Amino acid sequence: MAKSRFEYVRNYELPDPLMPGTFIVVRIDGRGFHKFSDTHLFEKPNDKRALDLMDQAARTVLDEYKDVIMAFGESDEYSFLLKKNTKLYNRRRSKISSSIVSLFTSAYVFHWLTYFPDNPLRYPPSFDSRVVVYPGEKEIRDYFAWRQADTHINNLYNTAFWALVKDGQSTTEANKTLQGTDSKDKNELLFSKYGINYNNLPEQYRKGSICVRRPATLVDDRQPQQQIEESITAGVSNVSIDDPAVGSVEDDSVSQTRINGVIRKEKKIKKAKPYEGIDGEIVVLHEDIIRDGFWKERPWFLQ
Ligand code: DGT
Ligand code: MG
Ligand code: MG
Ligand code: MG
Ligand code: MG
Repeated sequence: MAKSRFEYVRNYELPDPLMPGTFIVVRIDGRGFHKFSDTHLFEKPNDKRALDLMDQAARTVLDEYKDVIMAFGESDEYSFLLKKNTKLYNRRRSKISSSIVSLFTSAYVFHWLTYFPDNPLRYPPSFDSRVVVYPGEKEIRDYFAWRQADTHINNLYNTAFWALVKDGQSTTEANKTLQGTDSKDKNELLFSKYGINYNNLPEQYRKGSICVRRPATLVDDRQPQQQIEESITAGVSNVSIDDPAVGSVEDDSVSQTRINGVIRKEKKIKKAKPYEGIDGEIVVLHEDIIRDGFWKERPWFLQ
């Protein structure tokens, strides 16, 4: 097909690939949510409805983009981790960034009334988005640790701040009261003055939200006979002749294989890794992401 004389403008579109073999993190953040949260009468310091809505929008992203392995959210922000070798949009930075923030935003608006039935949107919210690539596991773990530490620091401060304000201090006074205090001081203030045990506040507020897929596809719940039949169909693998499953089969195709002196069977059929499991239900956790355990339980995240 002949090209039009206008077509040369295409050459101004420059490629923006992200380095291969690196971890991609997309972080979105509500634009002007200081004002947005005031206008929409969010409860202070935490509005559970608002946080749940953020979690819902993040789930929508995980639902749609299977290469997003997990996400972490707090306040008006969410970070999405893509698997190391993702080929999503040929790793084009602006396509990845814009598609994720766009879906997140529309999901946020789409689900608004579910979470704020008595509080219609007064104007359209928007989110910004940035992409950062990280070279390895350490940086990824430190990235999420940084966000969760931020959640804790901000939440402790905001809890103390709003307790003082609700107690009659002006915002300026409350700021001043908290100046130079450390975590221990704030915990102490909350407990002695307001009877609040910080550690008993909801984990969602203190630790943020983690969206992950439940590794449903790791559970092989087929009947043994069915597994064996599928093994035979699947063909190749390395189950030994001593394998009790193999021994118990009374099937022509199996005996034939034996006579030929080659036992070839597929033991692990269709056992997708969890992040590949499209049926893996998405769950929202509020737990410690800084500790080793979180990552050790999910080694496939960092592979
Ligand atoms: P930006 O991101 O530079 O456009 O500006 P903001 O205003 O979005 O600032 P940011 O993202 O640093 O801080 C988030 C704001 O959102 C902060 O003012 C508090 C507000 N916010 C987030 N979650 C809640 C909530 O659950 N309750 C209330 N009352 N406010 C919240
Ligand atoms: Mg900001
Ligand atoms: Mg913001
Ligand atoms: Mg923010
Ligand atoms: Mg198009």
